[in-house]
Amino acid sequence: MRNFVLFGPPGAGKGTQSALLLEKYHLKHLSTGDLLRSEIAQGTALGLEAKSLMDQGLLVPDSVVIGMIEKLLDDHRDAPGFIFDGFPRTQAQALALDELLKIKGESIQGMLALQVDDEELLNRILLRGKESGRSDDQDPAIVRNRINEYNRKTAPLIDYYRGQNKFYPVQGIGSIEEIFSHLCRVIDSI
Ligand code: B4P
Repeated sequence: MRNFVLFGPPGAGKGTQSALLLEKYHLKHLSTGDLLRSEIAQGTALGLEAKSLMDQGLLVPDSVVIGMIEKLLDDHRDAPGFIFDGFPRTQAQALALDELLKIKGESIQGMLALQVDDEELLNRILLRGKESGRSDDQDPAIVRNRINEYNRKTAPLIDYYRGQNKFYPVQGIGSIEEIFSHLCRVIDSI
């Protein structure tokens, strides 16, 4: 099994690049952002709780997202590997993911970390907000909040994976095709 964490700040292109990677490497895509948006669209209790946090630019509680990933790993036992997109986002999530994979005799092979500066992130997200109407992409103050949440709670995971020799930084500015080919080069070298 090959398992990769696709990592980066909000708007770094994790969702965009995951779509290309899973087609090339035939891995299963697990995006906690997509899972939460699907709960919101279905109007579930979990979706309602998640929406109020996401609309403030805050992270959803660890227990909620860890539970979602646990269930999906169980549902897809035969997958040849996973691309984790937007997960883990906290130290507790990273520890839980390692534990869940260990039970299956598996591990993460690499954290592919897209590097994009804050100004570019803000522009991308606000543009997407205009085009898609996504409610957490509309207000610059809320987008900045998401970037702050990333810097406080998520960026420290770089040290977690670096400590395991699994940290691979990848330039996240440029055309989608250029970034995809950088990612493929890294994956093929691991
Ligand atoms: P996510 O759905 O993970 O979304 P994201 O971080 O905003 O975006 P991503 O990096 O995937 O960017 P994309 O490719 O779409 O999270 C949303 C929220 O859900 C979080 O704020 C949080 O509240 C909650 N959540 C999710 N997971 C959680 C977890 N594990 N724990 C707790 N809470 C969690 O790209 C963005 C835009 O840029 C797109 O419009 C795209 O077209 C454009 N773009 C992409 N590549 C480009 C390029 N190379 N050049 C120019 N534009 C580009």
